[in-house]
Amino acid sequence: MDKKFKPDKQNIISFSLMGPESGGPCLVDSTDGRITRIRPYHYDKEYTDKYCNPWKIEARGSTFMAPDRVTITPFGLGYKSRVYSKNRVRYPLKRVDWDPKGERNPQNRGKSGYVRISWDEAAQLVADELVRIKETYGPEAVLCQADMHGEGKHVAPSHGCPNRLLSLMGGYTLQMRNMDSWEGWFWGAKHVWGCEPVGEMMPMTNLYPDIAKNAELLLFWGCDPETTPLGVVSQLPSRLCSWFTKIGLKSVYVCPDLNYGAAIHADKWIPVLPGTDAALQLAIAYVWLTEGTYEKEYIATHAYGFDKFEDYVLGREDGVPKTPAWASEKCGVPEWTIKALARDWAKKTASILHANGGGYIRGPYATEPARLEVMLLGMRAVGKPGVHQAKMIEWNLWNKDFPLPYQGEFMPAVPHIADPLRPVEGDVDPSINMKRFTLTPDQAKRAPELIELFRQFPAPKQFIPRVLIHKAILEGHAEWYGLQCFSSSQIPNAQNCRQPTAEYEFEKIVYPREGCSRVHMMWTDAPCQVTCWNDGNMSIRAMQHPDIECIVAQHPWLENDCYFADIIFPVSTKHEMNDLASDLSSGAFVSVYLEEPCCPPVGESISDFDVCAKVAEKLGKEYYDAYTCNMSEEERVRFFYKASGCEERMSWEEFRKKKIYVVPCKPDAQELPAGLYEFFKDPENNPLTTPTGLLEYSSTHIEKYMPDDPERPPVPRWIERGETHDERLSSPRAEKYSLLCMSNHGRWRMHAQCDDIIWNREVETMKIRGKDGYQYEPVWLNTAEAEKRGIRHGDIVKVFNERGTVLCGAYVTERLIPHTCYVDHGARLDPIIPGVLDRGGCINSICPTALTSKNSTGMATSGYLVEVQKVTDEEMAAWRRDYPGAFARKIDPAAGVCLEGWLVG
Ligand SMILES: Nc1nc2c(c(=O)[nH]1)N[C@H]1C(S)=C(S)[C@@H](COP(=O)(O)OP(=O)(O)OC[C@H]3O[C@@H](n4cnc5c(=O)[nH]c(N)nc54)[C@H](O)[C@@H]3O)O[C@H]1N2
Ligand SMILES: Nc1nc2c(c(=O)[nH]1)N[C@H]1C(S)=C(S)[C@@H](COP(=O)(O)OP(=O)(O)OC[C@H]3O[C@@H](n4cnc5c(=O)[nH]c(N)nc54)[C@H](O)[C@@H]3O)O[C@H]1N2
Ligand SMILES: [Mo]
Repeated sequence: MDKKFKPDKQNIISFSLMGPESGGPCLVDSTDGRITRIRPYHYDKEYTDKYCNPWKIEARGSTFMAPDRVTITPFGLGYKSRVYSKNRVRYPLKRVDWDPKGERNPQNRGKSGYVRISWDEAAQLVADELVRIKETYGPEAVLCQADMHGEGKHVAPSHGCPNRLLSLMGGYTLQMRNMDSWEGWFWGAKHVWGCEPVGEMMPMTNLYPDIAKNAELLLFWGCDPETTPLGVVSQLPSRLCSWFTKIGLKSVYVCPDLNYGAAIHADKWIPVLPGTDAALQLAIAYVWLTEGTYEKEYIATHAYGFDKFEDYVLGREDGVPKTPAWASEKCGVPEWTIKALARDWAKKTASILHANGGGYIRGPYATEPARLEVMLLGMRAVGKPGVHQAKMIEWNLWNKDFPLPYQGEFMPAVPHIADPLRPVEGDVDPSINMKRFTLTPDQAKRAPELIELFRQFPAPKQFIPRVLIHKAILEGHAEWYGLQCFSSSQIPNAQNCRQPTAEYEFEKIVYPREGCSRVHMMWTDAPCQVTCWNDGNMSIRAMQHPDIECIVAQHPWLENDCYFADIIFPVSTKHEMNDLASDLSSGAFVSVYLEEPCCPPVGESISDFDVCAKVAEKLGKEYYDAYTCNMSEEERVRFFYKASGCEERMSWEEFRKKKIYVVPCKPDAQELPAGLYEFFKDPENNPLTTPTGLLEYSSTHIEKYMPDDPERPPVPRWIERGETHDERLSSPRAEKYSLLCMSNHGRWRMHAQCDDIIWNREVETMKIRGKDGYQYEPVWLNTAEAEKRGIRHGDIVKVFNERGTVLCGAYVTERLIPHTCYVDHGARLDPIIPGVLDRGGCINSICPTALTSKNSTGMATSGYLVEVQKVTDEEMAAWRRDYPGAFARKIDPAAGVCLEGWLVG
């Protein structure tokens, strides 16, 4: 056979971009040290059928089975172009006009280019800065931004290695994730049904078999099962939705856009204006209350405070009955549609499906719709067979239980060294967190070699939620409620760790902490603050602030926050490394598999773990030894396998040969009760984790701690406008900014990841090539809105508000309702005027600064006012004339912004 068609190497590599534990395996071919092809991994049927007891769901005369190959996603398939991307950081870089011994020019961050330096020089510069900053201000002057998603790596994790080194140096200020993804559930729904840790329905055990057998109606509310499962699990939810239709379940989609899932699975699409679901939900409750069509007996025994909720809905409290006519004006759904939905739902056994909830729970005042959803489910007797809130992603991250009938005979537990610290509250099963974050006693017993590597460091004394980093730097002060450090490998005994309970949501925390310095240096291994967080333009101003003397980034790709760094370290992708992966969520089987390099490291890149080892080396031998424990990458893989528990089932020798261990399913998995069934059956003996143990229609915690918060009162409500947000079409601001901008998760990206996959960039819903040849990020506009503005499909347009302007390509469509526009988050920044005008389509540069609400420390990144206008030729010419540097940067015609564009000389 021709050599071209016979790879000299085949490796199994995870396609996870979520971090450890979540990646299905794919098969990667390489020839002559280059990756040539990536395909789905096929399970060996002989092996799986015989030993692994594949799961199946049987319902209504039909069977849904575990697929025998991984349903790989477009990211996994296209990852070759990510490894060899034009914007890979190939060697260490230094900003050309940053001189630690002279002028630092912070104001030029985002404008000036970079020069290549040696590894030796780069590591020395950073080590010297760390020592100097620590001596001048104290260890907390270094902010460590090392959290969030990323390539699924275990032995050299994508995030958290700098934390480990900084801990060894005596501490740092921790950047802490807010509960991004779950804002409304965490700050709102939890006060109705507990459901720790994040406020979504827990447990999730066996939901899908139960729904298949008992539900009649599926409400996909802010859910796109053809999009967001791709970033986390696989394409299995797509198949599941098709099967639901096949066995006769009706699918109704409630969302502003006819999203990809709605387009192929919906029996009915009910478009709603972004961020207005609370009005729709209140009107549904109104119909049920006035027509007497809710589960009254269940409410009598399972609910607290229902009378107060009733008073508000019927208008006894504020004189405004929340009728369908009242709601229709606010949410844009016709009155008769609201009634029809309410009546149909009252007749049928229905479940609500989400990925995470979308802009519906990630916008201004998102606590309210999240709480109302749980209350509506309560009025339908949640926990009853077929009545659930079910998730289409993250099947096993927070829960030991699968919504599919998958219960492994045992749960493999691959440790991972570093720790993207995140706050988690609630009654979390400690074993889950231990498994995620530290070496459990079991793992330590199996692999004592790892104990020193997992040595526990004292907690950082100071932290700042990720939504407040920019404010904290610019104003030198920040305060917030409720986010707490959660115990982890590095901070188990810390004084600022809390036993998680919802009460901590009501505690105030201040930056800087007494005795701690403000931040003067930033080290990031997750450089996407501008394109994934709130008010990216404000983040840019923070990074240009003179207080910040040094910014270090370590990253495989030159993009986003990297342009503001003074030193950039090149990092390898997982295709260039040894690792041990675990797939706990892609759905077919649970497995642990061996990953080996598919190609040599690109340029001078090394793993995240080794980047910090290089700096440790410059700090002195004791740091290097303590940081690395003198263990090689291969040794770590070996001992992690030992720790995982799989070795008791498959020897290391056999594993090295087979490269994968698939965990068998428990035969009786489907006998476990589904969802909240036990609470439904007997609430007294199976209480929820709320203070009363009941569904709280008026929150006893909020009644006790913050009864007067108008933005999150004890009983949820419709908030037209408040102190925190003024983002409604009824606002005077809407005279200037007349469109509600929805900002979803991209089908073709995983947040900031994968904006450079050239195959996907050819799809028009990923990039639109403007007449100047540049590939712009699409902004969806309804035909009527486009016509009003003289905009045609493909035109270069500007999307703007008080916070700045972003250039996009117009995507004119009937798949989005009028009065709205839609841009996904995560496109790479390509600043024309940093902090003011961006060509890359980084929509978060103009999203709200403010939190979810006054006392809810979440992000509000979707459902806010903007205007869209066509960019005239004169305007573009003026920008080209006034900002020649920005337009002179090289842009790759297929891949967009690239390394070469930022190099000097
Ligand atoms: N407008 C809008 N904004 C949103 C949302 C929304 O709905 N709308 N959703 C929010 C949500 S839910 C989330 S979770 C956040 C997501 O935000 P993040 O999880 O922070 O985003 P990612 O881009 O997935 O990953 C973080 C960074 O890690 C980098 N990375 C990946 N692999 C590696 C590696 O191996 N090493 C190193 N050093 N770096 C690596 C990525 O390139 C990226 O820069 O976005 C939020 N932002
Ligand atoms: N491909 C891909 N997959 C991903 C990610 C990614 O970036 N890309 N990110 C991962 C992460 S970290 C998370 S948290 C999840 C997020 O998963 P989700 O929260 O489900 O994702 P979104 O895209 O924000 O929203 C889903 C849908 O909500 C609808 N929607 C938006 N605003 C509103 C509204 O105001 N009301 C109603 N009723 N509907 C609305 C839109 O139709 C949208 O398609 O996805 C994960 N999976
Ligand atoms: Mo998320």
